[in-house]
This record gives sequence, structure tokens and C-alpha cells, in this order.
Amino acid sequence: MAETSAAVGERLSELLPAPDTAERRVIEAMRYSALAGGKRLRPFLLTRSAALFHVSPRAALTVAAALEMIHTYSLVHDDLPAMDDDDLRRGRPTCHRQFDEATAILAGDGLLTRAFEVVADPASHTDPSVRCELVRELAEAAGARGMVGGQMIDLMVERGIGAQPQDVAAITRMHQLKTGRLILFACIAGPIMGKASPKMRASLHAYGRDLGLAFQIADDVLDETGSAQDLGKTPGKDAAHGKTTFVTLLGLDGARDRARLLSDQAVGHLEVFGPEADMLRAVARYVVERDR
Ligand code: GRG
Repeated sequence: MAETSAAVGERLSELLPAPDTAERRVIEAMRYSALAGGKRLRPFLLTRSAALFHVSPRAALTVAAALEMIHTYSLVHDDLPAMDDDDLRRGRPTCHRQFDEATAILAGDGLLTRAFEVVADPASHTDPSVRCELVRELAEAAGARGMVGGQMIDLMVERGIGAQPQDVAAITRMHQLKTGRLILFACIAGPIMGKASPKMRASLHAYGRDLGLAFQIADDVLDETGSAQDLGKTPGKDAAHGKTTFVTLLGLDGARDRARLLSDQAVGHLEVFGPEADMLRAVARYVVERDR
């Protein structure tokens, strides 16, 4: 993961050059948030699953960088005063704290649009039909029927807009959209790029779906148990906002058990692969055992 993190950081820096022209400030804000580190879990999943199908590492890294731009945009916007209103992200002041609110909105917009420009460019894949499929899948994952929709549901629940049932099924769906869809994209981009068989693609799809949910449940546990220093963001926000989470519904031990079950299930979906998928098996365990 450390190797991928360094490589994706370099690729992001290449893909987000800061010009010497008047609009420089927005690109500096984009670089500030995109190059601030983070676990780079999604790029890791994308590059490791692409390697299963012998996709060019440079092409996989390019699509991984685009995905990380979208993930970073979501964090920049989520931290805004109109949403989660947070001061700390990836161990540094949030984008709107470091720059200002309007610049942070524009930086998020810039990252989102640049991501699609990068995926549509031949550097991401030589076959235009593959690029088109990647763009469509990424748009679906990030859009109103994916991450944006999940964020909407989350805000509605938090602000009491509309009567939403607060049970495990509803919370699961919200997280599958909000967090799960980008993680799922990270797991299916490789088979798309490598023109994998439907069976292998379906295996990674199922792996990504279970892993995404396991990741979110672990995130709920960490919000309850983690420190600001380890997490690089403010913990305890769910409880402070009186949010229903997997922890409030299942208890800490119940949530941990559910995350482990999903992680085991995710590993089970990889049985069509041999030892070449061992890193993906290990990441499923890491996702539920991590402390940040
Ligand atoms: C604003 C459209 C829009 C969407 C925001 C992802 C998201 C949707 C908000 C983030 C809120 C949050 C803390 C969700 C919990 C799970 C999550 C996505 C955590 C952050 O991802 P990590 O842990 O972050 O992979 P790093 O910094 O390591 O990349």
C-alpha cells in the first residue's frame, strides 16, 4: 500500500500541474487536498485487481489517480460548512479552512471534472470502448444513483427531512451508495480494462460489494473508538450528531462481527483466483483490522 500510495501521489501530481496563470489558486487547492496522503485504498484495490489481468501498470495507475480525484472531491465537499462542517482532514486543515469556502467548492468541482478528462484520455486505455465503459461506470458510481445519492440520504436522515426507517437495511443501502459504489468501481475497473471473463468480473464485483460495506462498518467502529491523531479527522462525529450507525444498531461487538463476516465473505468471492489474488485477500482483512 505504501508503494501504491507513493506512485499514485506522483501520478496525481503529474495530472494536476499548477500553471502560472490567473486560475492557479484553484489548482493549488486541488493539489493541497489530493496530495495530502490518505490511505489510497481505492487506488490500491484498482491497481491490484488490474494486475490480475495484466493491465499496463501505468494505465491502471492513471485510472486509479482519477478515482482518487473523485474520492478527494467528495471529502472536500463533505467537509464544507453546508455539509459536515469539519476542520480536520487527512491530518491537516480542511480545504475550506486552508483556502476559503468558495475555493473549496471550486476545487471539488475541478477534481471531479478533471477525473473524467483523465479517464477519457487514451493514456487510460488504448481501446475507446473500454474508456467509454470506464467513464459510464465511474459516472454511475459517483452520481445521484451512487455516492451523491448516498450523501443525500445521509443528510436527510441527519436533518430529519422525510420519514426514513433507521434499520440495518436502510443504513446498509445508504452506505452501499455513499461509500460502497466508489470502492466497487475500484474493484471492477481492472477487469473492465483487462477485458476479463464475465465470471471473473462477477467475482470481483461481489468482492467489492462486500468489502465496501465491511469498510464502512469498520469506519463506524473507528468513529467511536479511534483518535484524531490516528484517523487524521475528527472522531465521535456520528455520536455527536445522534446518527444511527452500524454501531448504534448492532453495538460495538456486533458491528465488528458483521464487518469480519463481510470481509470473510469478500475473500470467499475470490476463490476463482489463485495466489495472484492474495494481496486482495489480505486487504479484506486489513480493512476490518485497521486503526485509521
Ligand atoms: C459530498 C458528494 C459528496 C459525497 C461525500 C464519501 C463521502 C460522500 C463522505 C465522507 C464522509 C465519510 C467520513 C464517510 C465514511 C467512509 C469514508 C468514505 C471515509 C473516507 O475514506 P478513507 O478512509 O479516506 O478511505 P482517506 O483519507 O484514507 O482517503
